[in-house]
Amino acid sequence: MKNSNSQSRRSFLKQGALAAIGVGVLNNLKANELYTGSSAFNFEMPPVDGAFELPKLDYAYNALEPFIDAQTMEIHYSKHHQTYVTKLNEAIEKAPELKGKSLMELVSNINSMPEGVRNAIRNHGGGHFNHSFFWKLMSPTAKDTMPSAALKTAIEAKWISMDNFKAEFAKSATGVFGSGWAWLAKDKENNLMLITTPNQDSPVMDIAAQRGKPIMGIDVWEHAYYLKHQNKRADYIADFWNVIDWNQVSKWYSEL
Ligand code: MN3
Repeated sequence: MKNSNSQSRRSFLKQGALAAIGVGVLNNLKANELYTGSSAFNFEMPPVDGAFELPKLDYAYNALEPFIDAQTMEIHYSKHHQTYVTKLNEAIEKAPELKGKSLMELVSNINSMPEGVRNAIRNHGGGHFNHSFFWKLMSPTAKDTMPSAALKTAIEAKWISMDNFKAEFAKSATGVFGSGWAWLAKDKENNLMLITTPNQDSPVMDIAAQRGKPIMGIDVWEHAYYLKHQNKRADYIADFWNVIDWNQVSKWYSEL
């Protein structure tokens, strides 16, 4: 991989040149390139040997107690996430032309994936992407963090107050039918939006009904909360506010 700065510069120049000459495909190009090749996330690149690996967890399984229990963390990370990684690698073994592509290149181009592995990349690549994001989003020192001034301003501009935003986000997450995710995402103009996705789909996917860069999100699959909260998803969402690392959310908001 070349360094991402030169990549973004090339991408910027390419888009700038196309805009300057008014090429009609620009909108398609922008949609396809949304966040691909940017340095939006620090977990999107494959390791050098081309096989994806379970990313290191930055805290102990019990570090998010009492809000997320240790047993849930251990099973969620070491079993569920590991399975997504294993099955993603199995899919890539079947389509060797995908070897060396970054996780972002795979999940943001589901429509271009070979048909035989498309669903596997969508489900397991999506699972790997979403969970890598989720572990980074949470922190045992979350209570010492708060949204940056810029992010707070953007949230209040859209939802009037932080409390109102939290209520709207919770409503969105509670309303996901079955398994899926609720996200706070932004577009390239830094407009914020609430997005929900089914299963392991992500707003970075080309197939998503609504696209954007996620900066915060919650896994509302029952495996994420059932051991502690049983059927009470709303209680899990209420506890979740205590483990969000707003420094990380603010960083993702401030970056392209
Ligand atoms: Mn999960």
